[in-house]
Amino acid sequence: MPFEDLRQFIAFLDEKEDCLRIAQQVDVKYEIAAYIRKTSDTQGPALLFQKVKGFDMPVAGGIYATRRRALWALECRQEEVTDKFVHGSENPAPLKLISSGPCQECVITGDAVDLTRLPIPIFSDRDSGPFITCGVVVSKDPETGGRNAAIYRLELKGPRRLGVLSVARQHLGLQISRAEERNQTLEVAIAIGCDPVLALATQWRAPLGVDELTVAGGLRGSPVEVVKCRTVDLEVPATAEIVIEGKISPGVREMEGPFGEYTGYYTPPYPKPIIDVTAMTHRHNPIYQAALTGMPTTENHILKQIPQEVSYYSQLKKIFPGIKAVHVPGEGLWAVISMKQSSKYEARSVIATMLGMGIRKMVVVVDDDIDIYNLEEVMWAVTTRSQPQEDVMILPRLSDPSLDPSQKERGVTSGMGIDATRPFGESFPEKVVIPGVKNVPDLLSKNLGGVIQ
Ligand SMILES: Cc1cc2nc3c(=O)[nH]c(=O)nc-3n(C[C@H](O)[C@H](O)[C@H](O)COP(=O)(O)O)c2cc1C
Ligand SMILES: [Mn+2]
Repeated sequence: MPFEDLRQFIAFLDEKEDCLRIAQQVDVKYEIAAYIRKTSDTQGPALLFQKVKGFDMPVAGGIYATRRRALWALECRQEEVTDKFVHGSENPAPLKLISSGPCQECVITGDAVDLTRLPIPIFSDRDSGPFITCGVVVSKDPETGGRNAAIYRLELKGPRRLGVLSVARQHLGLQISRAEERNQTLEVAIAIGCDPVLALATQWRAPLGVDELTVAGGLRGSPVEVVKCRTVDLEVPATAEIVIEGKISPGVREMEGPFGEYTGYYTPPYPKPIIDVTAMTHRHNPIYQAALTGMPTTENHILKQIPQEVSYYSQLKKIFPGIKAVHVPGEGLWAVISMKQSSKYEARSVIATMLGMGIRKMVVVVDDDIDIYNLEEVMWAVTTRSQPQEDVMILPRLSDPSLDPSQKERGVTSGMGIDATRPFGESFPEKVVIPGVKNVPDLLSKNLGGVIQ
C-alpha cells in the first residue's frame, strides 16, 4: 500500500529504525541545517526536531537524504525502480477531488496569516533569509488551464510575502511569463509535507502540460486525493501537512538570494517574483518539512536522481538496447552509464547522445560488469580500461543552462566523454574474481554477536 502522507512514512522509518528524534532544543538558524548536513554526509537517519527554539511546531529534515529512503518511499528495490517509474509516468491517474481533507483541519485567511510562525530554517551562512525548500507549488497555466506541480524554493519576506525562484525554462516560470503577458495574476498553492511519492513525482521531467500530481497517482497506483483551496481556484493534495495559498502579481519583482545552491556554491541575489499570501491551512499539530540544499549529496540531489536516471535510461535504451543502467551522481553535471556494446565504438555514440540530452559536463561509459553506484569501481574502470589520448572526447561550446560556476561564458560549457569500455571484439585481460564472496554473511551486521558460528 502506498504511503498516504508524510506521517505514515515517518512511522515506517521508525519501524526501520531510520528516523532519529532530536528532543534537545535546536535553532532554525543554521542548527537544523547542520544536523541535516551531518546525517546526509554519513548516510544517517531522517531527523525529527521536536523542540525548535521560538516555535511550537516540529520539523522533519533529511527525509530524502539517502537513496534507501527514496526507494522505500517508492516501495521498490533499485532493480525495480526503472520499470516502476516508467509504468507510473506512462499511466498517470486522474486526481480524486474530495470535499474535505486533513490539510484544511485549521484554516487561517487574510491578515490573520503569519508565516513567521512556521519554523522555516536558515540553511547556509550567506543565505539572505529563511527558505521554504520542500514546498510543492501547484499552479495552472493561464493559456491552457493545465495544472503543474513542482518544488520551487520560496524566501520568507514577511508574514504574508514570499519570493519565488522558478528558472525561466521551468514550468512555473513559463506560467508566470504567460500570466504577465496578459497582465493577469497567477494563483499558486504550496503544499508542504506531502506523501513521499508526490515529492519524487514532481522531479520527473514531465513535459509542459502534464500534471505531476497525476504522475504521482500513476506511481502510487491510486489517485492523489485533492481538496479545493479556500482563497484560490486550485486543488491541493489533501494529506499535506501545511498549505499556503497566494497570488503572484504581474511585473512585481524583489531581490531574492544569495542562497547556497545544489551546486555547492552560492548564487547571487537578483530580483524575483513575489507571492502575496491569502491563506494558510494546516493539519492539527502539523509537521513542517525542511529539505537541505547545498554541496552534494543532499536530499535535493537524491530527489532528482531517481527520476532523472530513469528518464535518461528509458530514452537511451530505445536507441541503444545494450544500456544497463544510468547513474547521475551529485549535482547532475555528470553521469555514468553501464552497457554491453553491440558494435565498435558504440559507447561513443552513447556519449554524444547523452551530452545532447542534458548531461553537459561529463559522461563516463563503462562495461556492464561495473557497479556504477560504486564510484571507486567506476574510477577503476576509467583508469584501467581507457587511454586518455584515444578515449576522451571533448565537445567544445555546448549550451548549458545549469548553474555550473566554472562556466567562462554564462550558459556555455564544453562537454567531456570518457569511453572506459574494453575494446569491442578484442581480447582484454580478465578481471580477478574470488568465488563465493556473495555467500559470506554481512560482516557489519550487529546480529552476528561478534562471532560467526
Ligand atoms: C529540494 C528541491 C528544491 C528545488 N528548488 C527549485 C527552485 O528553487 N527553482 C527551480 O526552478 N527548481 C527547483 N527544483 C527543481 C524542480 O523542482 C524540478 O526541476 C522540477 O522537475 C521542475 O518541474 P517543472 O518542469 O514543472 O518546472 C528543486 C528541486 C528539489 C528537489
Ligand atoms: Mn511541470
